[in-house]
Amino acid sequence: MQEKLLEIANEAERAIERADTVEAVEELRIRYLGKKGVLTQLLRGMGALPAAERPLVGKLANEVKVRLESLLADRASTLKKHAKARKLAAERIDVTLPGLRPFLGSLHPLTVVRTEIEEIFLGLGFQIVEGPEVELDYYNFEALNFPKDHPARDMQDTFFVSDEVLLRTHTSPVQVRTFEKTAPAVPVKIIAPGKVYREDDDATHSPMFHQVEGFAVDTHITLADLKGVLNSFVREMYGEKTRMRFRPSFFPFTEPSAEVDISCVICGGRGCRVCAHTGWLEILGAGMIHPRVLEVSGYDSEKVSGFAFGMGIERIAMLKYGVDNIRLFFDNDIRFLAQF
Ligand code: 2U9
Repeated sequence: MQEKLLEIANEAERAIERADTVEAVEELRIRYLGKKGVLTQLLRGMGALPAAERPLVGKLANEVKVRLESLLADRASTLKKHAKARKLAAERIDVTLPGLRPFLGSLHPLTVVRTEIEEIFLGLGFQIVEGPEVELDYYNFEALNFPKDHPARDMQDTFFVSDEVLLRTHTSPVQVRTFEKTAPAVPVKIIAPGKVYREDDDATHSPMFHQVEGFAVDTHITLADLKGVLNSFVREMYGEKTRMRFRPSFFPFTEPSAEVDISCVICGGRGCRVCAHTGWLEILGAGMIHPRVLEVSGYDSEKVSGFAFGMGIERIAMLKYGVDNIRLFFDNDIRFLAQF
């Protein structure tokens, strides 16, 4: 029996050494030490031994059992270590590899253009003022010399909330509110950027769009000041070579009024598809503030005068970037927005 025990022990030891997975080690444990295992079966036969031999065999059997348990545990632990090392080697992080570039957002093109416009006018000494998008008829029309039922109101199809409340059709109400606060003090030079609303919807018009309007009121303000300011703006925005021209127009709040064109940013004035072969692009409207508008808000039009201008940010951005449909600004298609 002792020989048999030693034979089993030898065989088991060699098998344990050869086992190359944790699962194989577990199988060997079951095979030798399990309830129906080889060693267990052998020990069951101990009863048949002479009583004198039993303690010695029992002791040896126990030693074999302890040794096998220890060998199994060592082998399993070694294999686990190897497996872990292999896994780590396979997954090793190369810290010298360039990192994954995170997706960086960018400013919306209208924000880019608005900021650029704001910076130009800040540089010319204007201040930025904002105001409500839901306005009173008084600030949007009445104070700007649009009497009720005047046909000039039809130029701006308006979203009314009630008889006296509406979505502003331009940012001019901000200027009227500024007049009310500052008049009769001068000088005052502000720009009013923001959202405006008109019932209009095609490739170049959106029911919500953005404007920047501005004005300067002081003693001795003339049309020459308006031309000087707009010329500086146009050159900074579109380049030193850009030319500018005024065409007579009409707005109820300015007199005289003008549409302002610049030489075509695409063809430089020679004529192309973008400028409809005229060489010119209309980019803003302007004029000298109507004396009645100054008076209504508390200025003495005999003592002070002012100029005002207004532009659509979308139009400026469309010309700057060559965008042919205004909806692209509002569709939120990342393929479009990522280009700015
Ligand atoms: C006050 C007095 C005068 C603002 C002005 C324009 C001319 C103008 C248009 C340009 C394109 C609107 O977005 S657009 O359709 N604007 O042509 N706006 S003068 O004049 C004012 C404003 C406020 C108190």
